[in-house]
Amino acid sequence: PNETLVVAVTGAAGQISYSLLPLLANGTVFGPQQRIQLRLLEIPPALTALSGVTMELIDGAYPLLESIIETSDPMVAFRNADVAILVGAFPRKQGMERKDLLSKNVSIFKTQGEALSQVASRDVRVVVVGNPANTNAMVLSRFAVNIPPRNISALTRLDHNRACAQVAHKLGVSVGSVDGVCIWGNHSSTQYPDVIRATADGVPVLAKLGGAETVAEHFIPVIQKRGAAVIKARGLSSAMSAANAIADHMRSWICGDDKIVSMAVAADGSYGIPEGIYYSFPVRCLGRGEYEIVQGIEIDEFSKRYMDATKDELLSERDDAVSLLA
Ligand code: NAX
Repeated sequence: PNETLVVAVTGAAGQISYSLLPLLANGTVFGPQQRIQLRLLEIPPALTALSGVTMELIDGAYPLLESIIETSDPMVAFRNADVAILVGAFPRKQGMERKDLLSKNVSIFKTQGEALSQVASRDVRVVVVGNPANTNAMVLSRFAVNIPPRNISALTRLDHNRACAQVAHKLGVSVGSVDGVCIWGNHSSTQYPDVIRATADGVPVLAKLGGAETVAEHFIPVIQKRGAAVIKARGLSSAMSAANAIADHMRSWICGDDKIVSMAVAADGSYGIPEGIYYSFPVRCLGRGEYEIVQGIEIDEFSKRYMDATKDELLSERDDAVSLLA
């Protein structure tokens, strides 16, 4: 068996973590041989609730779970972390301005970036889930000076999974047969779920979905607004599917994946997206935490309009975040 993996999870008493922690503990994410230690971070008012989550993890009697630490100190939570899953963020409250929300989160991800940089494993892999996820990852990266930007990512796998599932549903095929779907840009309603090159059982799906115009009208908005639809129906935001997507993201990234998946990663100029923002691209996961942005995709006018809009949103979020840091 491999050495024990130290896995830090923030927002550990929240609803996503409640669905995520069992997947980490039971071997679904890192494999049935990989022992783990969990470091659970919460804010002080949630520590009592967290102690209940820990009791349940203990009662799960997971053979792979070696130990659990509960803390409200990022320096304790991130010590020697090999993997950090940053779910905790400041929630949007009614009547709150976007800028106030951003300001709260900028300060959380600045602190956590500094702490990760000081005490995490040099090779730590970080995924930011808490919203605004892409911009939080960007802020984190600025302050995590010892962590290569490419070891930090933000979650768009939930959007990716939603898009694959909708293609499968509309065509009446199994979701496993769908390939070539990707999410570009921000994890927000400007994201671009791209099905131009998607296939089901190797056959292109675009024509079967009714062509580009129909996709623009009836497919893309469904994916962009899926999170809001879940909130409307459930009264709570997506948690089970978010946890499942985090598990998929981490498994693909650490263990590799035959399929192309979507991850928000540090832009490097590919497809004209400038460095300094975290943008979702189609990526090939090579295993052991390595990935490459898929190159050479021909971008038509239809796609370019969407890709630019979501890029512009991320640049403006970056400018707002940077002005709050000044
Ligand atoms: P919850 O409010 O249930 O849980 C969040 C937890 O984070 C709370 O227990 C809170 O005490 C804790 N927390 C807050 N600030 C913290 C800090 N500084 N350090 C440690 N813990 C802290 O929210 P939940 O439904 O679990 O969602 C968590 C985040 O994921 C939200 O920001 C949400 O918007 C975001 N999402 C992102 C998704 C994505 O695809 N990127 C999809 C799902 C989800 O909406």
